[in-house]
Order: sequence, then C-alpha cells, then structure tokens
Amino acid sequence: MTRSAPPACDTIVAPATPPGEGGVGIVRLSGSRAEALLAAAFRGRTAPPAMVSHHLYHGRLCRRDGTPLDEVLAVIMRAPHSYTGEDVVEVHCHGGSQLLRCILDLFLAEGARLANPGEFTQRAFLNGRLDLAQAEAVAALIGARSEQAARIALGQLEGRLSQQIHHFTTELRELLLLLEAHIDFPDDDLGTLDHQAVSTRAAAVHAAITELMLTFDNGRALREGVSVLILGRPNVGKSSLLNALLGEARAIVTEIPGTTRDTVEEELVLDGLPLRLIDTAGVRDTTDPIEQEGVRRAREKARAADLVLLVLDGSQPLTAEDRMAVAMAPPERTVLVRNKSDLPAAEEPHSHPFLSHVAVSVRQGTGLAELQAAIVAHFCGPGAGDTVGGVVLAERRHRDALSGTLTALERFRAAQAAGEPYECLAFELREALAALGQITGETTPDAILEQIFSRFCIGK
Ligand SMILES: Nc1nc2c(ncn2[C@@H]2O[C@H](COP(=O)(O)OP(=O)(O)OP(=O)(O)O)[C@@H](O)[C@H]2O)c(=O)[nH]1
Ligand SMILES: [Mg+2]
Repeated sequence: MTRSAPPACDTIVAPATPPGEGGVGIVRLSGSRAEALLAAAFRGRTAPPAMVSHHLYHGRLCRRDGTPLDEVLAVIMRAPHSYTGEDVVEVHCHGGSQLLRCILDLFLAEGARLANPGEFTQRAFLNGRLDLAQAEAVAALIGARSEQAARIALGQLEGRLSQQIHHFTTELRELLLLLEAHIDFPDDDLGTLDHQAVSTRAAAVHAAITELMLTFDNGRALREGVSVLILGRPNVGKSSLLNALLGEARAIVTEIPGTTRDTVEEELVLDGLPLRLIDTAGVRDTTDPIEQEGVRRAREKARAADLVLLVLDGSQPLTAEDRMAVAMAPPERTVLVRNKSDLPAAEEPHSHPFLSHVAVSVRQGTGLAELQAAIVAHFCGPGAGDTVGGVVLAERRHRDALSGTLTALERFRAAQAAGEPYECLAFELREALAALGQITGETTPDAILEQIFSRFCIGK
C-alpha cells in the first residue's frame, strides 16, 4: 500500500507543556509558515529570518498592534532537521494558562491551525523521521510509570524493535524474491529451487519471532502495570497487608471480621513494576447484602487479576471460609501468604498447588521483602524477563502483528510440505511481510494510524 504524501504542510500550533502554572510554557509550531508566523510576532535583536537553526533567541512576543504579550526565548529548527521533518518553531514563554492561550490565539489569528492530538508525531511519521513503532514509543515514554517501562520505550524509540522487524523483513523479502524469480523465469538457468534452504531460513525467522513474543508478558506488565488482588477470609490481615505494602494506612484495619466491605485499590511501583494493589472484602457466607456484594466482587476480581495473594492466618487451623477463598484463587496465578507468623503456628504448611508460599508477619514487618520479591519474580523473573537482543515487546498491537506473521509462516511451511505451486508459497510470504509491515507502519491501515495518534496528547 502506498501512503498518501504528507498534506501540503499547513502550519499547526499547540502548547507543548501541560496546562496549569509552571516556570516555562512552550508553544510549538510546525509547517511551512512556522518561521513567518514567528516573524510576525517576534521583536528582538535578531529577526527570525536571520536566526541560526537550533539556537535560542531572546525577545518579546507582540500582537500586530505592538501590544507586548510576554518576554520569550524562541528557537527555529529548520527542515529537515526537526522533530517533524518540517520547519518547527518553539516559543518558550512564562508558564501560565492565560498567557499560553493568548500566544496560541496570536498564532491562530495569523493563520496557524490548532494541532490534533499526536499530530506533530504523526507528521514525523509521515515524513519518515520515525517509523510507527518508534512513534508509538514516544507515547509510551511519556506515559511510562516506571524506570523499566521508560527504558523499554526508549529502546523502542531508538529503533531496537524496528531493527529486529527490519531483519525479519529483509530475510522474508529475499525468500520472496527467490520464489518470484522461479515463478517468472521457470525455464531459465536458475536451477531448481533449494527447498531445504528456503524452509530452513523461514523456520529461523519463525523461531526468532516466537522468541521475541515470549518477552511480551513481561513487557506488557512493565508497560501497562499489573493487578494484584489480596484475597482471604475475614480478619486474616488483608487490609493490614495492603497498608504494609503501600507504606501507608490506606484501608481500615480492625479486629472485627468483616471490616472491609468493598474493594480498595491503590497504585504502587515495586522494583520498577507498576501494580494496582486491590484489597477485598473477607470471603465468607454472610446474610449482609453489602458484604455479599463485596464477596461477589472479590470473586469476580480474583478471576481477572494478574496475580492473587491468598492470605491465611497461620496461627489458626484452616476454616471452611479459608477453603472458600482457596477455591476462588487460580493456582497458577496465586501466591500463598501465611500471615501472623509472630503467633504460634497452628499447623505446618502442607503441600499446596500454588506458585509459591511466603510466611509473613505484617505486625512485625517480617517476610514482606520475600513477598515483594515473589510478586516481582512472577512478572519479571528469569524466563519472564528475558529480552531478545535488548528488545522487549510491550505493545499488544505488535504482538498481534507478529502472531499474524507466524500464522502466515506456518501456512507457508504447510504449503511447501504439500508441494503446492510457488505462487501459493509466495502468497503466504507476502502475507507474513504485510503483517510485519503493520508494526513499522508500512502496511498499517489509515484508520489504525488515526487511532494510534489520537491517543497522544495535544502538542506531541
Ligand atoms: N498478630 C498479628 N495480628 C495481625 C497481623 N496482621 C494483621 N493482624 C491483626 O488482624 C486483625 C485483622 O486485620 P485486617 O487487616 O483488618 O484483616 P482483614 O483480612 O482485612 O479483615 P476483613 O477486612 O474483615 O476481611 C487486626 O486486628 C490486625 O491488627 C499479624 O501479622 N500478626
Ligand atoms: Mg480488610
């Protein structure tokens, strides 16, 4: 698919800094008239046409009638060496909402158009400054909730993922060319197609993509954050555990069973892993309709949670209510927490089907570090945290595109094994390539592009 050429570069404007008061506010322009628009409003020792690209100049910004708006620093970044690849102007003014609005209005009155969300980055993409995976990394970097997430996004912005995709694409294109040569010139001196070599190379790409896809769970966890649900019968110390992990008295703790009746959610970053910690109402059979609803919610959330912390009171024998809670916990996503280890243990922990088992005393603060390590290990541990050549897949869209590539490669392998005509093999390779192209944006439908860029903030 050929992408439509960039629109005849109308000049867009938007605040690049968030709304509210701040030390500086930045208004950004991009397009062929960016410099002219600055020239119309800037009064300083150096007039915009004489400004050296990428240098800051001090001056005043004035309305047409000469009314000064603010003292500013202005910079022109001339095409093509700018973020968008077009002439970009940034005006650094004092950071006040009203002031920014006046400056924006000034440029709008001079003929600029208010930028759509993500339009600067969209232009960078359309002008070939970034591919789509890199453009998406810009949004991911801005939205990163932990250092690791930011690191993954930066790697993607710097083109690490794109390089991998490029490598797969080159490999498959070469195979496609080989096939097409045999289709177009069957009687030439090309010799017979070396099927073994072709299938080995296709299988190598398949294996590398499969390996890359294994990084997705970790990447998604770091990018989007994970949900960790605290589950158990009343009074085992669930809310106490929530508070201890948060380091603040967020939920009410009392010795009365049934204290928590609704779910309580808080965000927390553990070792760079952003997580949403959810405390729930104690699981028990109850006639209280409010508590019943709380228990229903706990059950529902246990199904959806990425990880469950199943809390038991280690000083008490297992009760029927404990068993209810155990039945609600998905074993492959549950860490067993035996709380109250400061009290004499009721019985030794017996074998259990859960991921791991940690003894803690929230009261004394013991075992919490082990529990935190167990949580992080589940999402980022060995095997889960592997990167492929420093690349971690973090975007569902990329995962889906890669799985499309794998499916096409599997059909390719089957067609080859069945001795189908070269045309059929070539078709599957083209499908595989089209799926890969969705990641970098070469084959991404316009509607999807719109959707991706609309998720950006204004001014980016
Ligand atoms: N000895 C001891 N007591 C604890 C520990 N952790 C919590 N408790 C006590 O256990 C009682 C119940 O604690 P909560 O955190 O309210 O228990 P919960 O599981 O949230 O209870 P519900 O909200 O009723 O379901 C309180 O009196 C806590 O002080 C612990 O490690 N050791
Ligand atoms: Mg509670």
